[in-house]
Amino acid sequence: MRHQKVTHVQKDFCLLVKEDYISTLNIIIVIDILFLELNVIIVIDVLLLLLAGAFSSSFIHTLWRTIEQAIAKNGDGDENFLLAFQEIPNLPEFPWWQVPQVMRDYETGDQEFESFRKGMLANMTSWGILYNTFEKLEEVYINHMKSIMGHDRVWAVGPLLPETNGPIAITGRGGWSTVSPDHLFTWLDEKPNESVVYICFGSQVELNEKQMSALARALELSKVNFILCVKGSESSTIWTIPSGFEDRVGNRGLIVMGWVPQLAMLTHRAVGSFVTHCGWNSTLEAIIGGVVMLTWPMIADQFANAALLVDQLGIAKRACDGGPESVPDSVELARLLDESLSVERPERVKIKELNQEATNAVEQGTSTRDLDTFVKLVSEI
Ligand SMILES: *[C@@H]1O[C@H](CO)[C@@H](O)[C@H](O)[C@H]1NC(C)=O
Ligand SMILES: *[C@@H]1O[C@H](CO)[C@@H](O)[C@H](O)[C@H]1NC(C)=O
Ligand SMILES: CC(=O)N[C@H]1CO[C@H](CO)[C@@H](O)[C@@H]1O
Repeated sequence: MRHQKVTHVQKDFCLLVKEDYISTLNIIIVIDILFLELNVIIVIDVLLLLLAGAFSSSFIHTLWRTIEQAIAKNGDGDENFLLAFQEIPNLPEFPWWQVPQVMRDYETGDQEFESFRKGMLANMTSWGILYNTFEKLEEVYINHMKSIMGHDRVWAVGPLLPETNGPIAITGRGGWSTVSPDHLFTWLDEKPNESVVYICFGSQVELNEKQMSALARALELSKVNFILCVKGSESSTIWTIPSGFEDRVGNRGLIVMGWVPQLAMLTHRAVGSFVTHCGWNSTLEAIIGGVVMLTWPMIADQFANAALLVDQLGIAKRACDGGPESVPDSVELARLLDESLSVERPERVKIKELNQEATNAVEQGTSTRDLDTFVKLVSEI
């Protein structure tokens, strides 16, 4: 067996995640590659590697289980109806509009819906689950998932991410971009420590024009250095940035359309905070970078992730939380941007601690232990 070196095994996981990622479900079925690497015969066919966190996973699972009751409770389909989750630790509450659309559209007896729901619930009868998270980040929810599953084969083996400074981080996941990585890093190298706000909404979401102009206004009002990453491709370059914005902010801001080496940027000493849509990858990358997060969730598990980061972990502040169309107040956002770089922020102190915990977890810590236990159990089957 070649699993003694955990870093090695984790790289294999990364490889696996890259190759078999099913984007719509955030679910991966672990197959041959990992087991061949480990020289173990595959005997488990339902093992899940979830790329979401354990908190959002608890939330989604409970929703699938109780969606009929939830709909009945919210008779009028009030968008602001607060859905309370009594069975989830810390009693989280979510307004109705944050419930994924597929569930809000549920109709009793609808065949398609029922079979999808059955499948999602059946996922929880799998032999085990590996979460891309770590114990210090989500311990109560990992334990909660164990109680849902009815056994202990729920492991937190993360953060599983590409190497920070290796070729994968810089170029491997690369794509079309208006600014080369070289230029990005030269620009960052000239900035003081933790003086730059990095703004990026992931690969799926795009700000509408109102949101972009509120954000641009906030950036102009603030004093921060910033890198603003905008979605785009060679074929579609719809420039939503207000005209004259680049000239007005001058060398204080860098605007990139297309792909950026996000993890390498978040771990750069000059980056101090991150305006994020709270996708789980971005969340983990922010923790690895030790940067304060300003949350701006839009869809799916992003609301649950934001709630975890702001309300429970205290490592983030809310930048905008009204949903996919909501527009932040520019003056308030400017204040948050300035404040997010202050060294005294309690969020900064806490994110630094959590950053250390993440490192500990994968360097002979809880994630190493969970991965070893998993490998041992698999090899005994
Ligand atoms: C999350 O990270 C994994 C591993 O690097 C990658 O394969 C996947 O595409 C990422 N997901 C998104 C939504 O970017
Ligand atoms: C900036 O950060 C780097 C890396 O963390 C550190 O070595 C250096 O001393 C810092 N510089 C200042 C002026 O604090
Ligand atoms: C491993 C497994 O059973 N995954 C299932 C989880 O739920 C979705 C939705 O029904 C299925 O498509 C997956 O196959």
